[in-house]
Amino acid sequence: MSEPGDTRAAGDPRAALAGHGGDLAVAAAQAHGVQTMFTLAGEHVFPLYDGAVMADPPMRLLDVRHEQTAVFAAEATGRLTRTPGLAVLTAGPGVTNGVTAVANAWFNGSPLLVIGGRAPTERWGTGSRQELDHPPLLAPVTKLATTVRQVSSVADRVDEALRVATLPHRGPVFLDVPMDQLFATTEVMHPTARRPTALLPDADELTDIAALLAQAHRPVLVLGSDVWADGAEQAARRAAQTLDIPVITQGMGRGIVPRGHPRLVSRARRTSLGEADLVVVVGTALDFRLGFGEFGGPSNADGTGRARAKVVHVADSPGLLAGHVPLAGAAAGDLTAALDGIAAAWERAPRRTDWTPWRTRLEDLVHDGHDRDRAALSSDAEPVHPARVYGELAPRLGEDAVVIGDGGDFVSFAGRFIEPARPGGWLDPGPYGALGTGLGYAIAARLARPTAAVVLLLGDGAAGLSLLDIDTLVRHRLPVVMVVGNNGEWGQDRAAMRAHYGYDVVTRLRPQTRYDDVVRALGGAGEFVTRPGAIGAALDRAFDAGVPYLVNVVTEPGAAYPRSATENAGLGATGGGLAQGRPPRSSMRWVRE
Ligand SMILES: Cc1ncc(C[n+]2csc(CCOP(=O)(O)OP(=O)(O)O)c2C)c(N)n1
Ligand SMILES: [Mg+2]
Repeated sequence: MSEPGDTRAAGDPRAALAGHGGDLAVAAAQAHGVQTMFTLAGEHVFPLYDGAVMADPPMRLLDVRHEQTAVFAAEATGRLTRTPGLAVLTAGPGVTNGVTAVANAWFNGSPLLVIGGRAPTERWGTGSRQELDHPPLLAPVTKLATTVRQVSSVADRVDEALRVATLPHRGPVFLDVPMDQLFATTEVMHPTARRPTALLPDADELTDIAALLAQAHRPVLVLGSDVWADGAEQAARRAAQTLDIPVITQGMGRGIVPRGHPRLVSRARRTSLGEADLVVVVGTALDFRLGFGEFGGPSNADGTGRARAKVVHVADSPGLLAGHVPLAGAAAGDLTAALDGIAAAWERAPRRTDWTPWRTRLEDLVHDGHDRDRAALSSDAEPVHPARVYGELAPRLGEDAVVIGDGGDFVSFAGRFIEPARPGGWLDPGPYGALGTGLGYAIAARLARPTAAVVLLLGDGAAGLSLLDIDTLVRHRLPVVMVVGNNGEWGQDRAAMRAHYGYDVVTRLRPQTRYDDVVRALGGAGEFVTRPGAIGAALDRAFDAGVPYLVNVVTEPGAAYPRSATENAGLGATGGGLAQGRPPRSSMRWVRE
């Protein structure tokens, strides 16, 4: 353990740090602002627990029921607090159970440190329990994956790993420490915990982007998760306001332009992106969520249709700039500097096109969309249409609410009907699309936003991947409101499979399963709702309960979220060459329905 008078938590580079590997790792992590260690017990990593308990102040230990939940919780901590999350996993199966969540963090650019236990070096290769060389497994989905060979380098490696994790473009890092080294003691100097310095975008490139904007007739600004991750949400709001430009928000960028704002055109997304002549995408990849960066008219425009929109990509680091579409403009670096720079250059532009007709058109479309939504949101259909759940939920959400989605169509409907009031309050799995984030994300949100309402939306299928971690919510007294859209099916996949083949297999679940009883059995509470008129009061009881509470709403099977058959797999408009539906064959008698 550390000596009296040790100032290790302060990050003083001259202070001495003494202790075992766990003490050193915890001290280095605390210097980066890490407050919680998410974990599931394992002897290989005991010193990390001892380091957390004995630290001053202690590091909170949050023990879960599946390592995947630990890593999802650490990932969500990084996303919500913009301070890296920490998960500690025991050697072998502990680490491999966490791999999906690390991959999810990789796709999201989430600052995350995973420390794995590792079989002892002194017996390596002789058949120790849980002996596996982890870094090669983690390397493809991390910015850094390595083994710390000596206890004397634990603090420096943890410090370095956390710096790498928080350097744009952010992402997960992995260290494992052989058991003999982690239990060994040493004395080292405290690492410096230097913050990475921001890369500034090129001023000329920002001026060029502003010139493209000044000439555009139908521009759209897309704000993605990295705007939030990079702390640029205020600059983004300023830029949107200065330019008075139609905005679509995505992921954790949702809420930067708040619900009800006339420039928020997410509800008229198809027209906005389909008819734009310039799309400026800031802080997110030009991936399947944005039609791979192909906006405006058709790609094979033969002069009869609209031309392709010009595309500008602004990213937090050069490696993130899209290489698969021609870019009319691009800039990389600190997103606050980029957005402020574009707005300033635009104000200086000598002539600017009048966007009023475009703005008005999109605003009208948004209004029409809201009018159409109203009927769905108040639908009296029985079984309940998923939209009705959100008709009841939306007015009950405070400005600071955190809404988490883990599921298929049930969550897609939420994306349409639940519009956050602030950025950083919407958590979906992101482009990796892992089901099972739910309980881990909810645990993290409850800790990160202690006074806010935390609502976890679960498809009944997705629920099965993490439901037992309600036990963790109960043990750690973390009240979360959970709402299950119980349609008795893997609905999104059922609809997609029917579109491909005209039939579906492996997409049915048991109807009306009492997931609320599962919560009761684990020490929480909940109720079963079958009528639309009963949802509101059930939600009120859930918000007032003060314990983990699950509202299990029986929803209409087959009420699929409207999307193209290829959208699920991100195959693009052409279907990626896959057959679109199978020709009927008389021999296929086993086909159901
Ligand atoms: C780990 C993982 N497994 C499988 C999938 C494929 N998948 C995407 S959506 C979905 C259906 C989800 O069903 P449910 O949670 O019940 O929501 P619903 O669509 O029925 O509303 C599946 C299986 C995935 N994205 N992630
Ligand atoms: Mg379902």
